[in-house]
Amino acid sequence: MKKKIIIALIVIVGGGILYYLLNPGEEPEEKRNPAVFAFEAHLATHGDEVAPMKIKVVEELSKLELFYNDSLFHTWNNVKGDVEFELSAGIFGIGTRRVRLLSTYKDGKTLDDIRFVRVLSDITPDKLEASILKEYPHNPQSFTQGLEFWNGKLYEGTGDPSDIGATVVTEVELETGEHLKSMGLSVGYFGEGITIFDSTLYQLTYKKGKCYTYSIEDLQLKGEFNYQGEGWGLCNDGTQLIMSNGTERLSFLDPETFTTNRTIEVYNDKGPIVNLNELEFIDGKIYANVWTTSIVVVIDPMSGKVLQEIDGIKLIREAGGDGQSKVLNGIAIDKNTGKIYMTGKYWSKLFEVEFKPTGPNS
Ligand SMILES: [Ca+2]
Repeated sequence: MKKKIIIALIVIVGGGILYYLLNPGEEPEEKRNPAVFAFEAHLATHGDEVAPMKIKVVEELSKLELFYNDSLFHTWNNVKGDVEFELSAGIFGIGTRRVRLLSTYKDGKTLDDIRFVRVLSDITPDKLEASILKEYPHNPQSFTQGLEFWNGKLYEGTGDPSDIGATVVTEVELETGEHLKSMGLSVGYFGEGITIFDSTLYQLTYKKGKCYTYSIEDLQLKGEFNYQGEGWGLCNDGTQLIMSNGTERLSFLDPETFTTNRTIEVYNDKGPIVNLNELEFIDGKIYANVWTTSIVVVIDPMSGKVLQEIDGIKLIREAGGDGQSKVLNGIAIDKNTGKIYMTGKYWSKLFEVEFKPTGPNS
């Protein structure tokens, strides 16, 4: 890890010199600040490591305070020179964390320096692959956005990339792929993830900021919630809804009010996993397929750490899918049987799958 920090520091210092040479008339901004971190934004470290850090102090200060993730981490009084300290970066968990230096001059005036530390997971995910146990027909007109079982029945939500009113929630007969009953949204409402909680089916929309609810018995529209940002995937853990929005962030929501209780950032040991899409909650873990890839990540819901990475490339090949519109985007477990199913956008097949270890980390 020290090597990574040294490399990062070399890049930062080198960049600073280059900036000064290219802009000789401009004073680098940090010179005006009496105390600054000796690293730039997005210093990366792992959650299990202690990162040595340095603060450059160019003026005498009556007080210097360090905040990590908005909590006071350390205070130095009557500071006259550079300060070194060690940061146990993992104390606030993985993700992008804010570090702030607050300098207090002798006359009481203050100035701050804010940077970000990116704390990576200390777990190298096990590698697995999805293999096919059985295949079923799937409607190739369905732009799959969500897949979930409720009391042994399969439900699917679709999107509408051609803007023709193809957004539906539907009960699907597993054996035939037939749509038993459906409810659609108007043109312009692009359906996204679905989940079923307490006999209510929730359906996100991509950019409208609306989540629609339906009675599971007849799929009649019941109500709606509003939210900020994009809607991608949805699942639930039996008490809260879990929602993705195309970033590395997952939100845990109150099913009654759709308000956010907490969020996690999803990271492996290399960095954040963005484009988290369709979700499924299986045996206490969140499964999320990563848009534009064949990978499904298995996430610890408390920490956001990726525990396993499942490659679904065999399914994509078998489904005849290629290009972005044919990506894997449906994961569902039938809790009555423990069987797991996967499909994708415009796939003609839906697979019962199992996950087998591959690779050196298995
Ligand atoms: Ca699902």
